[in-house]
Amino acid sequence: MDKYEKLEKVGEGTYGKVYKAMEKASGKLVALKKTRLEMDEEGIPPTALREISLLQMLSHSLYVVRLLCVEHVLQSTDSISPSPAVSPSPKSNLYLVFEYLDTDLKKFIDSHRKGQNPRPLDPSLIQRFMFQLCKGVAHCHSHGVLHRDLKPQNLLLDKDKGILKIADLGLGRAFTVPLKSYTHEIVTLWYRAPEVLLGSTHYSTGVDIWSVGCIFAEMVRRQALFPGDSEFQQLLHIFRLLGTPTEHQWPGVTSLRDWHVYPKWEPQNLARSVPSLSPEGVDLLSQMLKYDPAERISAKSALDHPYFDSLDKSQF
Ligand code: PVB
Repeated sequence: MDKYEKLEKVGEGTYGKVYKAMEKASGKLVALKKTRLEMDEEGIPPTALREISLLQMLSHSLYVVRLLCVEHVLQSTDSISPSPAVSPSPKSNLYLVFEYLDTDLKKFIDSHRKGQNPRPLDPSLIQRFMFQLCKGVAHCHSHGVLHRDLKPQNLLLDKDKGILKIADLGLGRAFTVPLKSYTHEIVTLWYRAPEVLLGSTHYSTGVDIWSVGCIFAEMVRRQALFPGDSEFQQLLHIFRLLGTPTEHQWPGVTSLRDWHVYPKWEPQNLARSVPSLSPEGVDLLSQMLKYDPAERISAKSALDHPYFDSLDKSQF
């Protein structure tokens, strides 16, 4: 790790601490993601190996954060004395070296909501970000990878260039999303698709599209669309706006593992939740927030939606 000069800590992600650093040879900024490996005789855990190989595969897209290199650091045991009868497993850290981006979408939205200069996000910037987000998600899906935890904090921005990139692909294929992160930080449910909340285990690309829809609405509103604080409250938020789902709208919904009897709400007009969004934008949003995952628009088709007609796509 001598190649890098650690600067400040950026924060704690779901999987580990992130530091801003400089690569000494080039003077370039990088982000170091430090993951403590619980190593027994098994070596590097499969979850870590999975994240690395997925990232290496996917980070060729402009819209996925680029993994530059991986360093496995075993702490020296020289200073341990007296020698124990059984040698302890040495501390093992994995450093993932990424390109550095200067903020995330959560901070960016916050900065437009509060402070001395609250103002809406520029509609053309929302359109740019949405196009790049759909491109990045389409890229992941075309490689058979689900993100499963898309949220504003996982979307990194180059503010000056107006570039958005997807980060934190670590969950890609792990079995369950933890309720608490490794630091016991509460995991947000706001972007979670209803089929996941209802206990479906055979979910697909639609879970990411749902999250993209929630993020789209949040950029427009500068406020989360469905800010639930428990899985149950999360479902009620969704049902109150989109109506309680029926077997007619969503075949099979009442057979999902965690389905219960809920109050029967009528669907509200989605446009009223995103008052400043154009009719084309509302149409795209409504296609992302369909109850039946099979009816949700794909990331690839979203790129051809009329909402993007006014965007100069040649620059992407
Ligand atoms: N933040 C890879 N990576 C990054 N991961 C996070 C990054 C970053 N760049 C590459 N950049 C920043 C830089 C400054 C700020 C923020 Cl929020 C993000 C700021 O303070 O405005 N991860 C962070 C978490 C650690 C909070 C955002 O998800 C390692 C992917």
